[in-house]
Formats: sequence, C-alpha cells, structure tokens
Amino acid sequence: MSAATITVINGPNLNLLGTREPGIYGTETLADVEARCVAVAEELGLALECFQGNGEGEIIDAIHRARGGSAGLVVNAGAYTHTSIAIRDALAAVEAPFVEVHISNVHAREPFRAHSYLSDIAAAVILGCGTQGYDFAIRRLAALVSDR
Ligand code: CA2
Repeated sequence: MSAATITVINGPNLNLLGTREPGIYGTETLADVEARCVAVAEELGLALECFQGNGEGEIIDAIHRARGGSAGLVVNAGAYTHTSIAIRDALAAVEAPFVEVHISNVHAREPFRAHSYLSDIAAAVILGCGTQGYDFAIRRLAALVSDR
C-alpha cells in the first residue's frame, strides 16, 4: 500500500518568509519550512506535497487537486484567512481534514486578524507556534488519518 499524502498549502506573501519581519515570522525561509515538513512526514511514514500561491484562484485550484488524493491538508491561507469565503468553500468540499496554521498569534495583532473564515470547519487550529506549527499540524493529521 502506498503512503497517505499530506498537502501543505501556503497563501499570499508566505514566499517572503525569512526575508522580512523576522520578529513576527522568524528567520526560516519557506524552503526551510517545506524541507522540515518533508522530514516530519517521512518520519511518520507519510508522503507530502507542498504548494504556495499568492492568488486566491490558484490556492482554490490547489485545494481542488487535493480532493480525493490527499489524506489531510495543512493550510496557512495568509491574509485570505480573514477575507475568503471562496477558500472556505473549497476546503469544505474536501472530505479530508485540514489543520489551519498561523505562524503568528493572530489574536495578539490587529483586530482584523482575529476573524478566520476557516477555523470553524478546521479539524484543529495552531497559532503562534512559529514555523514549528507546521510540524505540529502534520503530527496531528497523522493521528487523525490513522484513526480513520
Ligand atoms: O501568522 C500567519 O501565519 C499569517 O497567516 C501570516 C499572514 C497574515 O496575513 C495572517 O494574518 C497571519 C501574512 C503572511 C506574510 O508573510 C510574510 C513573511 C515574511 C515577510 C513578510 C510577509
């Protein structure tokens, strides 16, 4: 049997990780984060696919591609978290669970970051753990997938 696949989706501006605002987002680049996700998935016997997009439509297309093929998703939709009913609808159409991740503690920032269109349909939400949140999310999905 082939390994279950976890899909990691990062939204707008997360390609800039490690280049600016280290006090909020840390010093790791997106490539560093994705490499760590691959290592964690390998440790857990999972396959991993990563996607980053700056546009709402391309993120929705990536979520659609995960339908059927992916056992679970890690989603940091960036600022679209706070605005996008379309990304919410795409995630609601995926049978597999998703874990919402934010590198920063959005509740300790501007009030407009406190609302998420995704949290109430997420299997779990991880906030303010830095880029380690992706690691936690994959481990949580591994537990959820093995329970199915
Ligand atoms: O804390 C998070 O992970 C966020 O999803 C990051 C988004 C922000 O809009 C959300 O409210 C919270 C922004 C990502 C921007 O990433 C950058 C990384 C480095 C330099 C500049 C932006």
